[in-house]
Amino acid sequence: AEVATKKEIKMKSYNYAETTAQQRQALLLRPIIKTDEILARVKPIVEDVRKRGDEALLDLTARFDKVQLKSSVMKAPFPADAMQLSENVRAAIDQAYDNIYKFHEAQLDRTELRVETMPGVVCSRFFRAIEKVGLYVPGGTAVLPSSTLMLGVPALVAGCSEIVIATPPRKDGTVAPEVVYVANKVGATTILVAGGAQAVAAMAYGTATVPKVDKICGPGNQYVTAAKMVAQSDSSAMVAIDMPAGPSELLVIADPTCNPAYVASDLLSQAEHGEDSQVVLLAAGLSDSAVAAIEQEVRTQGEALPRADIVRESISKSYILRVDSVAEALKFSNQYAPEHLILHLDDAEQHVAAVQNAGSVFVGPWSPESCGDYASGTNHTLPTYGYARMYSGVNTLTFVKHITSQTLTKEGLDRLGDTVTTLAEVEGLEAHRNAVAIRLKDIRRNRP
Ligand code: HSO
Ligand code: ZN
Repeated sequence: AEVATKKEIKMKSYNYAETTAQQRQALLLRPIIKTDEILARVKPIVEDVRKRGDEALLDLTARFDKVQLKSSVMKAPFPADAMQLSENVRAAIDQAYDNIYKFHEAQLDRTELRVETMPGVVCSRFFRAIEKVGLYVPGGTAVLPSSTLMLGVPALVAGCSEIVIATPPRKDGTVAPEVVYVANKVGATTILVAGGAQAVAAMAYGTATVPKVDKICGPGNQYVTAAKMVAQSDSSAMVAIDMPAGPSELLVIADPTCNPAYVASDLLSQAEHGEDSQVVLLAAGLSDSAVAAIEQEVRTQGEALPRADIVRESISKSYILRVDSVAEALKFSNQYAPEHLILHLDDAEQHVAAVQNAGSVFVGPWSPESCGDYASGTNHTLPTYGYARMYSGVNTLTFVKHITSQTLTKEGLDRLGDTVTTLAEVEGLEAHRNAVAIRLKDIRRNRP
């Protein structure tokens, strides 16, 4: 009887040509996040940690995670028995680490930028690591050693001197050995065994045992995101965050050359993250039978999943949109700005040039999102909610800042000086003008 009441794993379906302007607009939207309500709940938690530090952390962990810890931190060197792994899991993490390291190492251009804008006027730019960073690794329904890699490796490559990894405790109060193993590999100094807004607050303000960090990165639920926003807007915390985050999403563009089983498997891989995950399929010139084949695959593969109940919810909120051409699909996708974009297209590579807004692109039938989620080398901490329009995903530059510098010679100042004094005069800033004029006088003193 129970089976009969379960709803079908089925996406909504639209034909773009038949939609109204209003519907088209609605298809681009994500579910509304009730920020005010969440903020009201998060603020007292942040405040409590700011005031009572470690004690508040322990209380809040007891309340929300139902574990009474003796201490909320593990300090490096982490005990070997806290990172015991089976041989094949260790090898898999090591392989993923190597690929992620290689790709993120290549993102750091170590050469200093030096430009002589005029003879004798040299401007340069160099980078320095952000010294102390806090990396939030969600707990919840899945253990996420992959998120630890995606945040920890770029921080290590950038050269951050203090890496704090926050993650909620498991039911028995411990941290998953996979997470500890990665924390050790990336040289983390502290594991903060706490989650939610309380973990973010501890890293933003510091406590007796948790170092105060300069930047907090990483995905998390709505409470974590809200706490990051609260901390960022409090000037007394003096902390930066990576980007706003919402539920995970995937948009697939498929043409008639696609393999329906592969397309369905990709949609489901993202749909299993949570009931609020968003997946979209743009069917570009697909026949009715091709669309039906994908729907059938979504149903049968979906029913067979251990997380079928999550998928039932997320898939029912997701949709298939039939469009006439790949060009039309790409236009829609650019408006939607998906976190992940998979191109199940003939000669998929040729279409990448038309991608304007997306967090990360997976090109062709042999590039499932799962590879980017775990091990190919790209980062999986990506902008959601349409923020791919203006944000990049986490990358090595997330953990550095650039400093500029300049050196002028006497001749250089002689050449540039009058431009500066003129502009200072326009702004009515006499001291600025004088700082140049006083030198120009000396330089030009004995000149005819
Ligand atoms: N797709 C997720 C990342 C992830 N997948 C972690 C598996 N583990 C958000 O981009
Ligand atoms: Zn994933």
